[in-house]
Amino acid sequence: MSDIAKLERDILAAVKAAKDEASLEAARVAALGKKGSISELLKTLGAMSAEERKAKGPAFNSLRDRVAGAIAARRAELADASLNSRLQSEKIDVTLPARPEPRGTVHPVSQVFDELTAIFADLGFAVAEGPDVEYDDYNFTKLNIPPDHAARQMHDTFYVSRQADGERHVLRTHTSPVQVRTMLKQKPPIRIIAPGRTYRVDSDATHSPMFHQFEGLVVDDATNLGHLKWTLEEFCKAFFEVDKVEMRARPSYFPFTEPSVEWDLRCDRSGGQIKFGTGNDWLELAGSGIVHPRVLAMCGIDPEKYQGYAFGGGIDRLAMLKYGIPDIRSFFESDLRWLRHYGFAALDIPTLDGGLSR
Ligand code: 2U9
Repeated sequence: MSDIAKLERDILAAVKAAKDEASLEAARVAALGKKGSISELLKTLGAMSAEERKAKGPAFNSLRDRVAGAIAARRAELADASLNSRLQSEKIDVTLPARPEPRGTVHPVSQVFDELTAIFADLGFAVAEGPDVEYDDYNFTKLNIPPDHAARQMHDTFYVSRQADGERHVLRTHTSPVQVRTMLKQKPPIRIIAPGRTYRVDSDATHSPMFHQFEGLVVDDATNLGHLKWTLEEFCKAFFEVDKVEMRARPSYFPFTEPSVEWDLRCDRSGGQIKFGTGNDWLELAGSGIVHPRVLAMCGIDPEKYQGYAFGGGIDRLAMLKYGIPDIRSFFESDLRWLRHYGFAALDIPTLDGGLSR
């Protein structure tokens, strides 16, 4: 066997034996690299006579081409093998569900929270939040309920032991201190809702010591009871998913609003299920009023220049009404069977155009 034939056989054997890209590259460098065996062979052509070069040149060149071809073919084989092994190991069963069944559900209070937020956001309201443990000053005094005022008895308050700052703290009895905080740091126009947890010493089928409220506040240079009524009507239509509603106003008293108005909603309870917009019954919906000028002034807003309206209602109560839940205490018992029954699918986020609750 000639030296050339032996060289070719050895190189092709090394190429065939290469089990991966790295050993194939090593075989290529050994043959075709700058100092590779075939490159060295080609260099010898330079020292040959013209006659000899004519005889050996084509043989050397075709040897180089065969080797290069063998390397390319082996590279393609290795790439195929590697792809096949990835396809084997990364095989997916396309008949499986896209996501495992979600096991949790959205609590009705969270659902109503999200529905409320979506509706009021559509009406141009931002969401404001504040702490559950509040200054007595923000929960009462700045809302026109000074210490020892009789109106403090309207709220059965959980007092918190005195803090290092010497201020008296309470578990907020309403979300109104969130509006106080907003007015103290933001100039009008203000248009916010404050949904959140509130606390009062009270417990029966319709009262829980921890419950959820939403309140709204609008402060601008010309706000009136007409704007307030329209806002509540739009809210009710969207929330109860009906085309028309009828609201009835009753005079009321809250220390932080003057005048104060409570609103009832026309409904029909005759068919076992409550319907809104028709019927001869009335359902208590929300309290409201024009923000007391003294409250505006205590929160740093000039009552000569600005007016505001505010409203408030219970989130748990809205959830009970809309979803037919009879006892408020069941909301907070963490009973899995109850949650599975009344809970909402985790991926159905309420939107006005997509439907609030389905
Ligand atoms: C500021 C000024 C005024 C908020 C208001 C009510 C009327 C109201 C309760 C109804 C039942 C809540 O769930 S409930 O206990 N609320 O009737 N809330 S006006 O008025 C404010 C709030 C903050 C600075």
